[in-house]
Amino acid sequence: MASTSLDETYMKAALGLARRGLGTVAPNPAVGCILVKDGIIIGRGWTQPGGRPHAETMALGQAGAAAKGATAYVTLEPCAHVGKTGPCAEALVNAGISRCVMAVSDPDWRVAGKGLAILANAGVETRNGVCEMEAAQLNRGFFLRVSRERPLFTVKIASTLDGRIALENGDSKWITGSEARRFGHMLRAQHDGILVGSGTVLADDPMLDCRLAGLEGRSPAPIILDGTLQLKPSHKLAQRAATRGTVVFHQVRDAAKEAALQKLGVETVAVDDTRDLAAVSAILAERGFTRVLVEGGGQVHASFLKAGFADRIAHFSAAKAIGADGRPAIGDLGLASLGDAPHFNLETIRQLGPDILASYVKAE
Ligand code: AOF
Ligand code: ZN
Repeated sequence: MASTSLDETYMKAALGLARRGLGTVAPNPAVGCILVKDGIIIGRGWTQPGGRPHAETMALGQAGAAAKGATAYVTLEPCAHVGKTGPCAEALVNAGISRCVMAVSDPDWRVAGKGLAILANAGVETRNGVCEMEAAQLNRGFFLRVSRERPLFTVKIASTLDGRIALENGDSKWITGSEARRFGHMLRAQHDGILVGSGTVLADDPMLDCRLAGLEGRSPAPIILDGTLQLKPSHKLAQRAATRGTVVFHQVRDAAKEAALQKLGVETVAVDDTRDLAAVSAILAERGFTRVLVEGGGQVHASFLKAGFADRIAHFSAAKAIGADGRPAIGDLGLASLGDAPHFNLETIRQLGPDILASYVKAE
């Protein structure tokens, strides 16, 4: 039997593989799988774009007949349901795996304990809970979608050291440097959706894509909160909607405009109130979104903080000051007491060239 520390070492490697899938596998979780025999890794797999093949299918394919007698390290309980292929738990049994180490149980009702049971009933030695916290954190978006019917929201802010994101006249180009901007694009690649308010679209006509070399195909789907339906067919997010999967939430109805946008591939979603983030996020979850990056502006950030939907904050901070006449990264919260201030736990800090990235997680 492998020792605990070896189990953790291999599981961490499997988590590294799982991370590759973030932003490409929704509505599925990003899973990693490593097959080890006699101390040698004989198969590596991770969930493929679109969610299939599953990690185990890829790893078993690599190992072939050598999988007999191997130990499988899987970052999520192997599935127990029939999808495009049979259940992964059965595939592991059929391949002759003798031991299966898992990080965390799958909350999807089609799996939830059944995957582990298939393995155990077939005589495979099982161990669950290795690197559990890390694995649950990695797939927090999937877990939230399945258990709370909403995606994980990360608010991304690039501000001056006094928390401003633009001059009063709206000029917001180049607040942070190139390293921070590259990191921001990597964050985009790891998300399924990127959400902005219509103010940002009208002011900047942004692409909201990932322009990192080699990751150009990993741009998240743009989501626009556009109560009065101001998005025009000429905007870039409308023009590229067919390939990007742009979704627009609006409350004002305008049949001609909706039709013109739909013709370009924009998905128009009429809701009672685009400020009702609970309703918006439930619809996003229903559409398969698990991880959504919120990129402005200040009003939208404020509404996410106020509603308790800012699960994480990625704060890029530049060593510059704009002053109180600049536009704030977070709009009015209308707080009467400090005790009501949304608060977060600092997770990591890193220096990116002349800037700082501080990552925060909502304090529960
Ligand atoms: C695994 N390995 O790599 C993934 C799993 O739509 P389907 O048929 O692909 O099933 C999606 C469900 O499969 C998803 O909700 C989750 O329970 C599981 N995902 N399972 O064994 C994987 N991505
Ligand atoms: Zn599976």
